[in-house]
Amino acid sequence: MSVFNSRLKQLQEEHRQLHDLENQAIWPGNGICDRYTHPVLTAAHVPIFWEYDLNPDTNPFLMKRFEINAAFNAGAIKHEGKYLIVARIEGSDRKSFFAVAESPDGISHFKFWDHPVLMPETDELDVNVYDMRLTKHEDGFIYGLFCTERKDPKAKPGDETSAIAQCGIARTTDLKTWIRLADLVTPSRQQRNVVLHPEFVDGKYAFYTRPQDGFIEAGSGGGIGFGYSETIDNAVIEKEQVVDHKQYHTVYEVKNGQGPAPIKTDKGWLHLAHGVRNTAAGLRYVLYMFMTDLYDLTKITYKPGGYFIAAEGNERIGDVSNVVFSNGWILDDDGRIFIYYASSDTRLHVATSSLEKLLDYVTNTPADGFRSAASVETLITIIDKNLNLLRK
Ligand code: M1P
Repeated sequence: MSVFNSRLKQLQEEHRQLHDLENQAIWPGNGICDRYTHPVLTAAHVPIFWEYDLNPDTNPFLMKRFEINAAFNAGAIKHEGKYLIVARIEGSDRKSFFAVAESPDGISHFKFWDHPVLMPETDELDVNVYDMRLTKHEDGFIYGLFCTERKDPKAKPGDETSAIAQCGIARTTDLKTWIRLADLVTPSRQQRNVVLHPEFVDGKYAFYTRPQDGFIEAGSGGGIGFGYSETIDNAVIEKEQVVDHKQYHTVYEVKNGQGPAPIKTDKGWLHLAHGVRNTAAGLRYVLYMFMTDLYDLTKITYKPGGYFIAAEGNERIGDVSNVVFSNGWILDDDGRIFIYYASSDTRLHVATSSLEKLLDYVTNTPADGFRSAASVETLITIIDKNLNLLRK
């Protein structure tokens, strides 16, 4: 058998095995959400016909001609009965783009659609696009808001790293054909992690934003902001109000950002976000949750202390280690919640919970006391209640 044929046979077999893997919940977990034995997406999940030229005449050694480096940070939606994710795919050239993968149950067997998303552009071409948040808006469209990154036009000669991040907006009804709208305009020079709220608020489109001074550093800006635009076609937010501030010695000390669009519950809007702390080993990204008032979207009503999900085991290692990031979740008709989170900017996982459990978690987990002594007091309260119970 030729090199081409034997390599192809093995690659196809490995790809089939990967796709057939049945994901199992890891028990007993922490009672809040279940993590799973396997990532739902990795670079190895992309179709073989993306990376290889499959013609033995032009590629006799069956070399990769377009290498995919990572599949991570994914928007998510249940659409026409299918669990769909729009993942950030990064090539070996470090350019990211979007691709849709679907699964019959939201947990296993994710399969990419044949083609990645061909995202239309504005007059100001995108250099890199990533981290799409999907929102099914009450105006009838599905919106994808994402980061569009371009070189900073004010970068000094020789500076090839300064960039400007802004929010790109596209809409669709089927995740196949996308209409690109104008980029969001806000008072901030840099924006990342912008998310569209699913409902009109006083007849306006409402957005969660993340104003930042620099491309990486939130600087004097930062926090999860909130603002309104009269229109979505040429969306302009004139005033951003920071709803969830970064704060000293918390898991959101250096910066934070809204995850997916919040979920409406009868107790309030349930939010998933990421928070970042600096360490000697670099930035450490974790996920946390909070709830805002049903009618005053700028008022936080509950906020558990600490992280909801942090990288564990192999999740800690990857292209950008010790990072978990989420920009997609699905609330199913039966109340189950699928949380898609990526680890270390490399692969995508699912964690499952339910609305009932997450409401319990958000409303009953003690808030951060912001000092060690307050944490000890909280712990002693729990211990004493339990000891009283155990002594009965
Ligand atoms: O590398 C970690 C994350 O960094 C950025 O997020 P943020 O703007 O909050 O710092 C994004 O590039 C994100 O994609 C990435 O996962």
